[in-house]
Amino acid sequence: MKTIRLTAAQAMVRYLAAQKNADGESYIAGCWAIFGHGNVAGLGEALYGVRDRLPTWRGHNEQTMAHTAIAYAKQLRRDRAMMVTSSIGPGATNMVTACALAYVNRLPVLFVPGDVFAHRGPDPVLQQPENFADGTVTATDTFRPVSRYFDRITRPEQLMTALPRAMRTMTDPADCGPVTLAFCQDVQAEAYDWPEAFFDERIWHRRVPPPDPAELARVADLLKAAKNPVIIAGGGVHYGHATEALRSFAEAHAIPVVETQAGKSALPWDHPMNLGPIGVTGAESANTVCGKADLVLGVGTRFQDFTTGSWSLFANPGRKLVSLNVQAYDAMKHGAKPLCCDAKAGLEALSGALNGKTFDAPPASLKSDWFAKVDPLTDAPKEGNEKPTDMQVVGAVQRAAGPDTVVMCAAGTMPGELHKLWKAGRPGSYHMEYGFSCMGYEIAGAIGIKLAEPDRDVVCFTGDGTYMMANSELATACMMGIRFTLIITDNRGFGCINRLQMGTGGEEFNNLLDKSQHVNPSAIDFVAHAGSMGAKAVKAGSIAELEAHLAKAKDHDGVYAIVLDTDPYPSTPHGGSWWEVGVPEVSERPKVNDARTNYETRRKAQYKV
Ligand SMILES: Cc1ncc(C[n+]2csc(CCOP(=O)(O)OP(=O)(O)O)c2C)c(N)n1
Ligand SMILES: [Mg+2]
Repeated sequence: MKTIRLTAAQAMVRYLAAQKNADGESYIAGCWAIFGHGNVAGLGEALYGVRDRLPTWRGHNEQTMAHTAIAYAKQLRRDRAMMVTSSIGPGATNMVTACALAYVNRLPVLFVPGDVFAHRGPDPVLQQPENFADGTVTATDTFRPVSRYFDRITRPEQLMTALPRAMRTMTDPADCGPVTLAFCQDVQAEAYDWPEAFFDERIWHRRVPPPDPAELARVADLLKAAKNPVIIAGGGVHYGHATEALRSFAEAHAIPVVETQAGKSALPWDHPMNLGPIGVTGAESANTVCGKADLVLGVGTRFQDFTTGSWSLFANPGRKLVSLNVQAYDAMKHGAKPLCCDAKAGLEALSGALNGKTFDAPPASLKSDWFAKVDPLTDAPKEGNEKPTDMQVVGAVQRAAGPDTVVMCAAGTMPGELHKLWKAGRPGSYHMEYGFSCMGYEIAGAIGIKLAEPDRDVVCFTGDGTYMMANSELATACMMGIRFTLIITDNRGFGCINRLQMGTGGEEFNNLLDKSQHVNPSAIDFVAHAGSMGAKAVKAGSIAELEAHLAKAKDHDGVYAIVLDTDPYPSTPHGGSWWEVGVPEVSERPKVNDARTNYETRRKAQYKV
């Protein structure tokens, strides 16, 4: 057997550089790294050696650089991923939130935090949390509950099993999620004689599991017996490369489609079978259809509470639930009849089994009525209103965008407004991280999207709260020459949570800056801040000024940051559904008692399985 002598870190990166996707591209597109004592000497030296094949980029914060990696994988529908590495202590635990984000959203990332010395010589090494009762516990144990596959590399040759398992996990459509390979720092630097064959190029094909014939027959029978079914399109429609199959299926059988946050843009907004967004942030058109449906066919959805309105939607008595999902965990949720297979294969097979059956499509007026209500909210104000609403901001961006423009966001007011109001064009033109809804995904995520699809314009929406939580990758974007438009809506605080607080009977408290404990009123200069990191940063005093800047942003070679003061109180008053948030059972405040009474009534109407 021919062998080659390499350190474990050198072997890891050499192996990763040889892994390809079905299009012949490197599956691991590159590595985000912040070095410390736990990875600079071992992995750092190894990454330098492969920088022509597996580039390394430097982030400013471990969590957010991992967000970039996650957005990249999401935008490429999981066809490629990135590696992220940190040192052994705070750098590692900084990445745990991002790892959880990838875990919730079922997205592939390879986390390689450094770890303590396997030989324990210098114990306790700098940054080592010492567990008095368990010698095997280290900081990287915090990744275990949020990793789809976790391993700690304490001997070089373990990589020969760990790395293929890592690749298997990231490329498996059902199990897909983040992998953590905690890499002991002495082991990174240790040499081993590796079989050369370990580094042979390998192609990882996306598995396409077909439906089980009996399961298909059962679901087809249910669907044939239905009168007015509806399809919920989730993120799995994108990840399963099934947007075309969904369109054909919906057209062939005249079944309306509603879209989750992750599913949005599966069909263009103006497709006659696209009834719009579903759920808490949904359109009346979609939620009305769901309320009347006697069969709900979820395709690639996790049935998260924002989708189901905490199960207040789908209230039709006797309504059946079918879940077409590649992951059995999702296919069997909430009493659903499963069709556990690939989304595209499942839709095609189900279409065949339906044998040309068509249903009565809902009236077109449902959609036109919805747009008649909400379109005016997005129009520019007739005369310059001082503080625009978020709806007007969405409208201005929409008027400047093309069908290929990618709008992205994760937390705050905008995910709801965009889900309701944004008219998405081509698949992938709407990128919302709403599994974890993690403040601070936005700016870093925009970099990942742009790296994934350099030819598409990217508009990143961030509130002032999210911007303050994580903005430092803006400097990375500027340094790397990444182009996107950044809209910072400054409503002086956590506007959406303030509205939620009021909606649950609470007093405005600790959300808006002016309603929080302060001696000096907060006065953050977002233009100066973003400008200091290298962005072209401007203030738009009105929607008209925003439109003028959006036009200029198109020709700007870099990040164009537009700051607007917005009104924290209004949001789209139409559409939506109930969302369960625990309201106090006992309070001295009458408003809370009223909210509790309403809560209890809603809970009684909630569908429970
Ligand atoms: C990391 C993280 N912390 C807290 C939250 C809860 N949260 C959701 S939105 C939000 C406020 C967002 O404020 P901002 O970005 O200014 O948006 P706005 O609603 O004001 O438009 C908070 C605190 C979260 N989603 N993520
Ligand atoms: Mg805000």
